[in-house]
Amino acid sequence: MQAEKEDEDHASPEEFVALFSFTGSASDQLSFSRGDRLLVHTKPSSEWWWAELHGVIGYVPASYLRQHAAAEEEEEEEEDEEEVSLEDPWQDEEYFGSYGTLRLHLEMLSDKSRTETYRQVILSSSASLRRKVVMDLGCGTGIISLFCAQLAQPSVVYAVEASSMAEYTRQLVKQNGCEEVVTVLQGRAEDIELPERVDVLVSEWMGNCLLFEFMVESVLLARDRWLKEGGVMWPSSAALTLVPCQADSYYAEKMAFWEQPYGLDFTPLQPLAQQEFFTKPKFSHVIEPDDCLTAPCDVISLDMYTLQVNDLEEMKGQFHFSVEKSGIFHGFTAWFTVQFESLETGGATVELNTGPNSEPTHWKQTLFMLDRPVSMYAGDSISGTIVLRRNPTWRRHMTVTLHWSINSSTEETDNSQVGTKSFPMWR
Ligand code: 6LC
Repeated sequence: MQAEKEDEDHASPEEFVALFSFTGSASDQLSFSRGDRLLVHTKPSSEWWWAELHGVIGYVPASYLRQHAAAEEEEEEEEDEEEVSLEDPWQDEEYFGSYGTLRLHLEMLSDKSRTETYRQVILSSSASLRRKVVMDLGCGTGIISLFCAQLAQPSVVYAVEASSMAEYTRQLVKQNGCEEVVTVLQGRAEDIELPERVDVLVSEWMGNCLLFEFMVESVLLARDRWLKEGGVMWPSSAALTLVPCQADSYYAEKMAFWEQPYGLDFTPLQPLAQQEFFTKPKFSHVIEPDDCLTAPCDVISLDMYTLQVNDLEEMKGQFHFSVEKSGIFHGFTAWFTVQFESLETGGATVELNTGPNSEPTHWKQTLFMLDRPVSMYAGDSISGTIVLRRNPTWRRHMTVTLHWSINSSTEETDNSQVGTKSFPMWR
């Protein structure tokens, strides 16, 4: 049921057009179809707006809408650059700005598991890398390019970096005596020109929940433009993994807390707490193997040779989990793995696994909290789907939607139910 239209006059609602269809998952959310024109009355938060469609009013996800009047003006005023001050949907200034400082590079380089995996990949294919042409996309401080030059004998490594770090990377290459092999090119991979195609395209493009940041798009475009026929992609494949889990201490810290602080009942704040702490996923969550209620399941697999940029708009996966031991189902935890095929004939694949049973990485894991915990018992099962929907406006962001149904194994402990929840990351 949707909320009735309010009588009161609102100060000139703005007209928006739906870029995608949306099905409301709560009674106060509006459902709409792509192309629908909605009147936005108020914008209570950056994610959820209060809007009207066919006389019905409810919440709508802001990222699904595009301003109607603005869209027309934009076309009319194409010539008049001063009038059009649209924000960059890639937020490149902010994105590359952050990679121009050391903080993130220090975090990535300090991640031994990540960095050693790339070193291992190069080392185990070193003989075959001889006289090969390599592109290192988003080289940062140049660590992967330097490993290539140090551990193998490629004819050239094109180290491409868009941020201002590239100036330092050039110095590091020289300082380490690799300037004969490594050529640093400062610019976006989409814009740079190379004198030749490459045999190997290596990149460390993975973000939280694998796809966040969508740097993978740059890698796919570079593949289609610069990779030789039969060339190699590193990583060669990737997968997103999911598991239903307990998150006792996080739940206690953010939700159970309100039950009895200083002996008082603060539970009226719990709906607010849910909205504030459980609407978005928790990045950098660390899950203990013991908190997994079932064995994990790969829900999305990417083949880096055949994946297309368009496929990234909506990625769907399915899961079926069999509960092995009793516990509280607080949410789902996600992480990823990537695989690197060997260049050597018969060589073994190298894998980087960011899950709870492997060495910790700077990605940690991503936690999606349910609104209400559910008691689970051995023998129960959880099945459902996951959809990663790329934000139509903010191209580095996405929304993760989970649908699940719990099948109870016994009548005494019947916890059967279905649920659905969408998590914006971040917009
Ligand atoms: C690693 C990102 C690095 O790749 C960072 O230095 C960034 O400036 C660079 N980068 C990202 N996209 C491009 C592009 N299209 N062209 C050139 N350089 C790029 C991200 N790694 C993790 N999130 N782990």
